[in-house]
Amino acid sequence: MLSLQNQIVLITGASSGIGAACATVFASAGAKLILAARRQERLQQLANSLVEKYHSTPEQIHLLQLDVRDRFAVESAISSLPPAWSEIDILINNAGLSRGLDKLHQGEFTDWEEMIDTNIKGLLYLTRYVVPGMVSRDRGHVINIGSIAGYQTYPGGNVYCGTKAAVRAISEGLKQDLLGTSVKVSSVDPGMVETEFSEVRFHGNTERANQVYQGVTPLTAADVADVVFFCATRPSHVNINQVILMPVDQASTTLVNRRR
Ligand code: NDP
Ligand code: 8X3
Repeated sequence: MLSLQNQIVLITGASSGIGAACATVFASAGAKLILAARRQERLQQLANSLVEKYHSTPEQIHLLQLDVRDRFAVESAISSLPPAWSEIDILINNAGLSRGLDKLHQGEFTDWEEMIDTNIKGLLYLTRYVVPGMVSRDRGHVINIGSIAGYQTYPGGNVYCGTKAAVRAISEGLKQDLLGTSVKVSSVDPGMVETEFSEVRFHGNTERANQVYQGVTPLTAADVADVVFFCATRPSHVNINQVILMPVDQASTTLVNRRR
């Protein structure tokens, strides 16, 4: 198992859910963390809890208030990292969201744009600005958080599923383009995970969000972070290309076992 001690790990979307859980598991292994998201106060709370829990020091956590949709902000954030933080070992492209569950012909343009700009273009920007350094050092690992939605479309999922299918293709393409270097690429693709995801999808409608998980034992963010950690700690000659993980209660995007 590769040691993560003092490895520099950049996690996008670290203010909540899977990203925050990744921060926790990587902090517990002694990694240095760059935590990125728009909600700076949430990042600060997470950093405080990691300092308390794992005795991480301020030298081990660097916060980046960043909207991944803004290409120039991404470029500036990466190019102006202090020297001690600039050699990123692991990039976890996790920031993402769904908006709405409308039929395609009734969909909201702003929802589509937010999903495409975050899930596809944001992921591409981070990759474009971070991976050249990995290539020149001939070491590094990009871990993209895809989804079962990238393999199976469901009614109303149209554009969100399209963005995750794009993530799947981009991960495959990046792996091909990095052949001949030591840089690894993995895609971790979960089914239902209980996070703020559904609340964001339904624009803050908590009641509707709760219905998604009713009668089901979904994955937790920590379950997904475990798999990300597994991918990141394989021996240097091993690349985990794709992992699909689902709750026992879920067989496909639409086939879910709900207890009454
Ligand atoms: P959460 O809503 O809990 O977390 C999403 C994270 O993404 C937040 O930290 C949010 O931070 C960040 N984010 C959203 N937009 C931006 C942006 N423009 N710039 C920077 N950060 C942004 O959901 P999850 O943890 O569930 O989602 C994480 C990833 O997992 C997503 O890519 C999602 O598609 C994927 N996924 C989720 C599943 C689920 O069932 N929950 C299943 C399969 C995949 P902030 O708002 O502070 O910017
Ligand atoms: C999130 C899982 O099935 O809600 O990617 O799209 S799903």
